[in-house]
Amino acid sequence: MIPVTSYVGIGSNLGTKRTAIASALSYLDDRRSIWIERVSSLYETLPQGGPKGQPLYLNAAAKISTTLTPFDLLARCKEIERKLGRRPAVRWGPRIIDLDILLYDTLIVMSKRLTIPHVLLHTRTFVLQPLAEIAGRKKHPVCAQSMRSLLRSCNRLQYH
Ligand code: A4P
Ligand code: MG
Repeated sequence: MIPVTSYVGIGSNLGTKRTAIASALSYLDDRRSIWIERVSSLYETLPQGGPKGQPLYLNAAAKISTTLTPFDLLARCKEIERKLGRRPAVRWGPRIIDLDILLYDTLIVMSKRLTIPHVLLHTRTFVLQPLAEIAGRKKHPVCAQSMRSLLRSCNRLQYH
């Protein structure tokens, strides 16, 4: 398969967050089926949703090339989360590492196990900020707005 470009969102709000993110990136970059092309800065963000009193998150986004199908990429992300010690817990609860497939080329996937683009991508500054840094002009395949423009809309909503 010819490699396609995909974007992965990364979040951590437990343990040594920076180290967990660095380890996740190095596991992803296996150079057989996934190549990391670019990584955003790390952003410290307030937890959105989930139980009250959670620690702050570190969030980032990575541009990858991959020969994996979307479902195989999801399986790889889940495997890496497990390797780094993530255990099943409450939805949106604190986590050592979270890997979300944000975009996979211009593909739209809507299934029980996988939604691409990530279902809340366009509403979350903690996702859009790192993504706009490395893919500002990239268009959302459903609403056709660029990541930069979605981030601006999100910021506007938060200030009103
Ligand atoms: N799934 C469906 N689509 C995808 C996709 N595109 N990428 C399914 C990855 N997974 C996808 O995810 C639950 C299930 O979603 C998976 O089994 C997969 O089949 P999970 O990672 O096990 O659980 P979760 O992360 O608690 O749920 P979810 O719905 O993925 O939550 P989010 O959207 O990841 O949000 N606040 C800040 N500041 N920063 C954060 O990073 N993250 C969350 C979690 C909440 N608040 C946050 C942050
Ligand atoms: Mg997730």
